[in-house]
Amino acid sequence: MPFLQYKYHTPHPTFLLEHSSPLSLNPTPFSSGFSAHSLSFRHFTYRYFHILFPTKLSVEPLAQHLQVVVHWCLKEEMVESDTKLPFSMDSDPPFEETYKTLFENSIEESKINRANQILITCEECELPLIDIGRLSMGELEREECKKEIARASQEWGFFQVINHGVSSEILEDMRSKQMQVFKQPFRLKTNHQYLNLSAGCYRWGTPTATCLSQLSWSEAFHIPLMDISSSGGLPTTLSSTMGQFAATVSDLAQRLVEILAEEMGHKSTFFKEKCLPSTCYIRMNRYPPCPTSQIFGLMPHTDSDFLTILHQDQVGGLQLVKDGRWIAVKPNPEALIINIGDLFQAWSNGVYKSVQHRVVTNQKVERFSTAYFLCPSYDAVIESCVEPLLYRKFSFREFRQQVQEDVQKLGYKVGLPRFLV
Ligand SMILES: O=C(O)CCC(=O)C(=O)O
Repeated sequence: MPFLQYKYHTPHPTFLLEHSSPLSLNPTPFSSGFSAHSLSFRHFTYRYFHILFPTKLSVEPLAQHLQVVVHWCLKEEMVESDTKLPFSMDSDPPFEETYKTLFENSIEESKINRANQILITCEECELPLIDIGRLSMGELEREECKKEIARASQEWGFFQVINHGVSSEILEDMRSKQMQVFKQPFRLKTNHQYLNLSAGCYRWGTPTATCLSQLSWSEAFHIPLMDISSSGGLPTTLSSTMGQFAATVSDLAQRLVEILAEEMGHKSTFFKEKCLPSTCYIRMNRYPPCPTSQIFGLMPHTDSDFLTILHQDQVGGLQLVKDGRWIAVKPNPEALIINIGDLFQAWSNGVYKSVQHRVVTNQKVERFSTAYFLCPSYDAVIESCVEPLLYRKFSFREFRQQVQEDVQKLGYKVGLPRFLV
């Protein structure tokens, strides 16, 4: 019996007729004007559908009418789901082809993962929710609010803020532009002339991954604030929306770091002087649906900045470590998520916590998030005023170089422990 291979990642489907293979069959409903009702297929290699058909058919009508309700028939180690995939997926990065070897080795890995189930299962929680509208109220409310911000940064390293001053119009506009940007064909996104950004701004997957658990099933645009301005190359409407978003979240980030410094007894201009539009950036993230829960959307990591502001959609998937356990963050449509980065942990001598977080994938729906990273210039020296010092002083350049070296050599970031005195 011949079988047909549909390469669904190509914009124009190509079909290959081959001879029978020892695949098992699963009856599958086919939806549109196509007479071969007994078609069956199996999702076999990662990016191809192998479709077996018992009758003699010409390939042409198949090419025109084929619409498959995909039932993933994954190997027993993988998770089953009724995933409905659009047939034209050419906006998705080619994860399966590129990381084919990692998938082939994944059976062994999944056994290890099962042994570590405790890392994978986790409960959902509400992060501390802080109404920062109180910062513009009377002395009492203001002081109470500042204390809550400092406490959450010490105990959680993460919190949510409402009444943050970034309007829902800006957030919605930003999200809709972001979705349009990612909807474009993959090949276009990899061309840096697409948004007139510098090479390397579009990133996807994890080039250094040596096993599936090191692979991040996501794509992102890293956009330095400098490149957002109208004199940069971004299309005008995107530049205007991102410009508004960047301006309001930059203000918020500065207010928060100043409060956190003040709560430690420092009235500091350090952050204003060192964190400039040329050093801070925005990352637009997209997490495509992923056929298996074995893979992270974003690997566990801490952020290498002072502070991050995150706007996520309602899909969920962000998880963080609290008291040695992974917990899932319940999305709140009104809130922005704030987290402390490594540099602030070092600057505060470990008072404020930069905690591990990760994103888990969703098998059915894509997820979007936008992150703003408050970073200093490379020559900024990070040094705490609190004695005894936990970390030796280091420049941001040194920190970044060490992180990159570790990721190249080990496949993961070591981060602050490298700088302990
Ligand atoms: O998408 C998220 O929820 C988290 C994003 C994140 O951790 C990052 O961009 O570093």
